[in-house]
Amino acid sequence: MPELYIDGRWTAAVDGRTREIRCPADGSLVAIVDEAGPKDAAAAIAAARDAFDRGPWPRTPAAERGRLLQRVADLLERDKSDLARAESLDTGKRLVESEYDLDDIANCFRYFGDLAAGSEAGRVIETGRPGTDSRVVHEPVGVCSLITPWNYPLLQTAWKVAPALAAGNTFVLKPSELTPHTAIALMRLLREAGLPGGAGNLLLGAGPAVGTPLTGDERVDLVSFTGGVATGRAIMAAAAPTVKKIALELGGKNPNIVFADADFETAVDHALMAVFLHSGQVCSAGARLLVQQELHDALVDEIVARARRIPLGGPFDGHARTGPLISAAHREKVEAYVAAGLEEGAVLRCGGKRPDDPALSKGYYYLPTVLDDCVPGMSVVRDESFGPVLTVERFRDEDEALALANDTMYGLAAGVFTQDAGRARRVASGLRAGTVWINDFHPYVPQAEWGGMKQSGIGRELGPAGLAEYQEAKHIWWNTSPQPQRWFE
Ligand code: TXE
Repeated sequence: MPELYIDGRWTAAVDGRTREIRCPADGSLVAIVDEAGPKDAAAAIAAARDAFDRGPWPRTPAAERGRLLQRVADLLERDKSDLARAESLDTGKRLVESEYDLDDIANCFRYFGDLAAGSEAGRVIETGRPGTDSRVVHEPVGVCSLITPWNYPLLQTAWKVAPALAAGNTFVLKPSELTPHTAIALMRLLREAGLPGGAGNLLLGAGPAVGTPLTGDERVDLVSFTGGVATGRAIMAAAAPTVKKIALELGGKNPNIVFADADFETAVDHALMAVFLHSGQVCSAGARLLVQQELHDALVDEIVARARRIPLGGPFDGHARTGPLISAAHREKVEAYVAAGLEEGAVLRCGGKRPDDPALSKGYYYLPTVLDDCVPGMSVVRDESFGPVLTVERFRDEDEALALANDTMYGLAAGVFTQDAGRARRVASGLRAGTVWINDFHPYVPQAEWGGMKQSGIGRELGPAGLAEYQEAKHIWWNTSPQPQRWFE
């Protein structure tokens, strides 16, 4: 069955092109899928435009839209094990992590389903003038291009598709060319749940060929993108001539600050989880450990000892705790960052190479790596390596910790470990990041906004603001006792 979904029909690419999808854990062929080009993109945009301008979805009552999203959540739960397996084959991620993601994905659809159901009334304004009826209502923005990356493919898709549909928009989705399968499955579920043809469209393919029309075409009203900062900048530029609404989540270089008074076991455990989860391919990874100098030796020795013991393996290896990187090219990029760090004076405490285990030789594995004695300005400290690489910097006091933490162009997330409640509050308020964790790292809930300050992005996903991204506010003023004003008499 062909895999592009345009105007309610499954279709192959116009020019017949396909792409091989390979599992990063061992390079095995997962499937060959259709690869869209500009002509397919034009057809998908036209379908979404027509569905918005004339189709039923934007005119469907909000409560009914909410019910459809709840049905999608039910279907995601029904198909959880198949979807988790597909996600793991595309990404190389451990099956158990894909299963956690699936729970979060269903919750995201439920959250926006509830929010949609309660969002129709609008706001009545007390104008202070008799004989007027003034209301602010929220309407969908229009046609949305939703462009997603490969690290949490279906999760990041859900964060966009669920609020876009809740608000009554139509969309064209383009998942990463590396990880298309759960997006294909989601389109099947949307169709099964009753989404009208044309309201949701799917293109598979490479960024420049398919992503470019999605970000420049004048029939598109909004672009929501999650990915790298360089692509984010290109998308802003492409969207500028037609002044599209844009929402960008562009990753981070997130500090994890550990004060000497932190609970030691908790700090060690979370520092490992912060950076090595999914081999560091997490936009909120705590890749920069900032440790108070008196705790440095004990903390780093323990982190290194435990990092050396982390078992690597493929998605279905029950013993593994983390998996491969997404591609050979991505692993080379991570290796280049580590090499540059060592050249610039960082000290290698563990990892820094591919594993020797021959059983892992076909996958894109890289050992959990700790680089000590790092300083600001090193490229491995400054840039998002997006791999299992922890850099360690020391600080003397709270002021220095905050200065180091904020010395970055990013501002997505940050963590602070301390048992001093006053310090926890002060540091949380001084950090320039969209999410701050105190004595924890990584948790999120769909009710709370997610997004970045500075060059980590524009706008927020999740929470009420995550729905508002996909809505236009409209003020309707009604003069209920019209009289001539005689201004020009
Ligand atoms: O991302 P791209 P890449 C970071 C991470 C990583 C780096 C590069 O540091 O090493 O980005 O990864 C589509 N117009 N993050 O190259 O290119 C592309 O097809 C429109 C952080 O994989 O940003 C895919 O669907 N779309 C991050 C999506 O953009 C274009 C998650 C993301 O790919 C396009 C992933 C174009 N011109 C990587 N070019 C996070 N924020 O979580 C590419 N795309």
